[in-house]
Amino acid sequence: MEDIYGNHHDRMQATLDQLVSRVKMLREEMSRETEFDPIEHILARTKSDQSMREKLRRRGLPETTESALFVMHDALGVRIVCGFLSDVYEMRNRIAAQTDFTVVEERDYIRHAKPNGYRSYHMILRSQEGYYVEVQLRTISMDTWAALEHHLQYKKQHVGNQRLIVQELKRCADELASTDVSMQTIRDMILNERD
Ligand code: 0O2
Repeated sequence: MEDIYGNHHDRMQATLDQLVSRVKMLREEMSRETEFDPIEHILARTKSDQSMREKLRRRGLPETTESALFVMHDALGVRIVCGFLSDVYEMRNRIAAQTDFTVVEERDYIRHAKPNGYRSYHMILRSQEGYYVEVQLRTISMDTWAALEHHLQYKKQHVGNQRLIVQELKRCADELASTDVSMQTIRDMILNERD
């Protein structure tokens, strides 16, 4: 079977590299201005052939390069993990203001968390060449929760206490969200002290 991305791999990788370089420039800019590095880490990935095919099948879409690249918008993904809530929103504003990529969609799962407690700020960007990139911006706490929740894979198993698991995971997500607000307050106190 031919790879779902056909001969687009090099151009897709170039798009990811271009966006990551842009984010690194914004990171340096913000670090210079505040003396705080806003980013904990950045991760860039191309969705694997197998998970893209699975997603297309789930959506009832044909398994073609066209669907994978231009109907789906998450073949390319960049995850930006920030220290503080304000860094997430400041980075969002700076990404939206640059001109290499256009914002085509945004979802604020921080202000409007998913029912299971998932939080992140999602942006879909389009490059000048027409490739889409899903950007996920989140704090370290949000990233920890998402990684552990994903790791548990409880959705695929049929465990008897599913309701309790979902409820407990939601409680953890809410506790972490409250810690994010407290950490932000502490940082603001430190910054105000300096001014
Ligand atoms: P991967 O391996 O990260 O690429 P859908 O993708 O069908 O669920 P949609 O509308 O395309 O829905 O996107 P949505 O729900 O806005 O966000 C998609 C991505 O956000 C997911 O990608 C995850 O990375 C992340 N995400 C969303 N909800 C959750 C959640 O409840 N838990 C965790 N851990 N991550 C979540 P993929 O394609 O699922 O996987």
